[in-house]
Amino acid sequence: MARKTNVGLIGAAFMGRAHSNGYLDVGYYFDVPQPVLHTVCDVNQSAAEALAKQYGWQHTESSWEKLVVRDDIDLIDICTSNKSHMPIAVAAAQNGKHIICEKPIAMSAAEAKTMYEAAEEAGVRHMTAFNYRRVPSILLAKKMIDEGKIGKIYHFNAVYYQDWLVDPHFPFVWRHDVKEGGSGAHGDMNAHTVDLARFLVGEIAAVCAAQDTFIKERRTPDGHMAKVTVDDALYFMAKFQNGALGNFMATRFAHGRKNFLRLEIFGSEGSLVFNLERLNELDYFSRADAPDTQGFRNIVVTESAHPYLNLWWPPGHIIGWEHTFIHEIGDLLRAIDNGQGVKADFYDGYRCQQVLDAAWESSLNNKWMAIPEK
Ligand code: SOE
Repeated sequence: MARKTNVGLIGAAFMGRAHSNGYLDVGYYFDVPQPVLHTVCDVNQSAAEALAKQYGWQHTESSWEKLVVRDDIDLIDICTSNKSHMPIAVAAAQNGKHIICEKPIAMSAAEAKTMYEAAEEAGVRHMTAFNYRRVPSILLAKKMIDEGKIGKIYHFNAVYYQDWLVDPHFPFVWRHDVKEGGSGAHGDMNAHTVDLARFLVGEIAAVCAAQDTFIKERRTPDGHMAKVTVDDALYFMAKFQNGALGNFMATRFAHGRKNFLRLEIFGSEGSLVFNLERLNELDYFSRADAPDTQGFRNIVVTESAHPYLNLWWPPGHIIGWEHTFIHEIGDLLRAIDNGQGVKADFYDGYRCQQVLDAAWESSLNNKWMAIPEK
């Protein structure tokens, strides 16, 4: 086995914590060398120090430019605001580092393509952190779709609801600034559902969208009012290359919905329903069942035969949101160790970004937008 992977994590906020927990736990469950939590970097040095203290990072740094050139770092983990993803990833690739980058991968498809090409040229492993691909019940859904259990897919309906912005007093943060984030609920939440759509159903051919910003100004932590320049909600219709029709809704104005990502997939032979807030379950309806006992069956996805679950607990002993990061990091470390590619990679980040860009443009211009075929 190769030497242990020395990790340099950039961005010490929420995602930085989720990834730190992944690095700490992964070696206990995956057959990969335990990674070294080498350096955590944040422009806010005290945030880096706090994360280092909490999770045991060995060193702190406040300049990503200094971190990406260090010889003792093998993997760069990008958990910063979206604006800095591209420059960090390109510099990391040019310095021969493996890279994992949070979603949305970039501010635009052009940036995402630059990242993909830089990583490919450098021959490093690259991953876009679409952690919901690593929920066991999503992988079971994928297997069932691939086996033809629900037949030809007619509809892919995805809603992603949160409610943390419905409070008009919630302060202005980087996520409200189009220059930092590229978009609001759209890039943050539709990035996940677009990736799941590509993963489960196939490529999207065209989209037609609408967006709104319900609260136009918010107070900054230093007390002045700032204009919100991103969407609070963005909805779109989609046509898939294989003929399926799609619906995507992302909003942070859904009272009572905290992190509610629901997929409903309807095919010629049956249906599948998934809800992230009950991520250990998958609902399945089969047309082949006898009419008098037909109905949705609820599959508790905790058997050791289910994806990843041989790594965890006996049947019925459920896993949670943080496990998806452990799965993601485990698969990435294995790929680094054996020199093979790992999905979702920067190509997937790029293809997802093409759909996000097209939906954004459609919402501004009120017209259907085609997605490039490749
Ligand atoms: C905030 O909307 C957020 O943390 C996203 O950025 C994550 O990707 C999602 O998993 C949960 O919600």
